[in-house]
Amino acid sequence: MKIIKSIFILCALAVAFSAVAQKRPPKGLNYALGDFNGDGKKEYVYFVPPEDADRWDGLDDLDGLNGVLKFTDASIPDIFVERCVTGQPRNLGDLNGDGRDEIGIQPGWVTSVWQVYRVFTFKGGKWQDAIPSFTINLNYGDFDKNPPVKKVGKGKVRITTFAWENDDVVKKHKVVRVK
Ligand SMILES: [Ca+2]
Ligand SMILES: [Ca+2]
Repeated sequence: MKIIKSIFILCALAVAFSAVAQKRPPKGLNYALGDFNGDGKKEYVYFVPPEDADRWDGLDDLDGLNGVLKFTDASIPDIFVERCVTGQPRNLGDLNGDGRDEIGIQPGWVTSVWQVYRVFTFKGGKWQDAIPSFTINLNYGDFDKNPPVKKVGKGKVRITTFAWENDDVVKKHKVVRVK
């Protein structure tokens, strides 16, 4: 009797677990967890690189090297990321206070240490840039690990950006409003 009771409890636990288990992103892809559409449920966002990502230096034309951010909640539309062979999506938290987490990504490109950083927000049923994209320089930090975007107040972020000035790379901080 005791064994039957144990089996019953185990089955009940298994059912309960499967009901709350998250759908996982495909193995080997970079991902982040968050509530990106604001429905109160967390989902994963994951980066799917272009097919030719590993053999880009043999290509005549790099225009086809675009990545896609997909979601484990299939009702959320993909984000097409232009000129991007690698990418680690980051949950930057809810930057504009609308109940949805924003996504940051540095679209890894192949030809320069100068790159852009982008922040996406889900608004009106579609993806938009939450702030204008800005330039970073990969010699000055690992921006996948430490996103150059920090929340500093309601609807405002401080970004770290880089530029050429007088033959030197200069680092600048700027406070910008989030859409
Ligand atoms: Ca959600
Ligand atoms: Ca938000």
